[in-house]
Amino acid sequence: MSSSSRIAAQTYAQRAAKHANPAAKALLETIERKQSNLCVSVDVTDRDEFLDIIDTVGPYACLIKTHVDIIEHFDLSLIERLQELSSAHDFLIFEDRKFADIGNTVALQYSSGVHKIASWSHITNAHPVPGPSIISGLASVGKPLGRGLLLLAEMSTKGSLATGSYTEEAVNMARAHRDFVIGFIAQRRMEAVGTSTDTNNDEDFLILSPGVGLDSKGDAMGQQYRTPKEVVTESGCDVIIVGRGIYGKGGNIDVQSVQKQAERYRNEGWAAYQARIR
Ligand code: S5P
Repeated sequence: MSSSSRIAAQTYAQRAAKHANPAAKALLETIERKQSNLCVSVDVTDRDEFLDIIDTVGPYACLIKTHVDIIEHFDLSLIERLQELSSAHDFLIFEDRKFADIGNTVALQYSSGVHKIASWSHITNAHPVPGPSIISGLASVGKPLGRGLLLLAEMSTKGSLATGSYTEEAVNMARAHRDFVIGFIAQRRMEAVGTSTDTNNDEDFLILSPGVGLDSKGDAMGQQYRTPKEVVTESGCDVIIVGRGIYGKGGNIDVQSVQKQAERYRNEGWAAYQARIR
């Protein structure tokens, strides 16, 4: 099983102490400090609901994942509020932008426009489909700010094309840019994938895994769910990404139930990690 890998056997604290990228280091430290490997994905369109959910789940999460382009009436005051919540509840921010264009274009999309993602999002992600130039484009903006990038090496959806040699090449691309690429959106550990260049035994990619649910196996649009135990203990992933499993359908959220679910996923994710390093 891949979770027997060198990295999967280490604690988050041990990995934080050695990680050179500031965003990865901060995430690992936050995970350890809060004893939470839970990233909550907040995919709602209403500003107030977005902030209410984050205020409720913030204490249980190491990371809040956003899709800011789905929020109605977006302006930068929303980001100011998000940053206040990030400080108050001690979590990092991950804008799930899934960049996928040429280097020059993604650099502009990352730095500019309505959202100015690089100015506030500690972590973002990109599809490896354009090749290594997408990493250099994003790094030209994000590296000076101490940001980190995740590559989508695999996806959680039925029929995903991100498999086999595509996944291998994604991992090889990341290996050539370890100062900025901090890991992968994937369903399992990636140490054994592609061509290893880890001559100093210091490669440490974070694996953030979406498609996590305790009460459902999927949705009607191709999403597939696994449990925290399958994701963290059995597949060796580092962070569980949970959205609707915590806040349901959205629209008039029940704060108590959202809080209860966030606590439940946090506990399950942490227990699954403890079982892995034992
Ligand atoms: O392969 C993927 C990659 C991502 S980033 N599958 C995913 O589901 N995601 C994202 O994770 C997706 O965009 C959504 O924001 C979240 C999963 O939400 P849930 O409500 O199904 O838990």
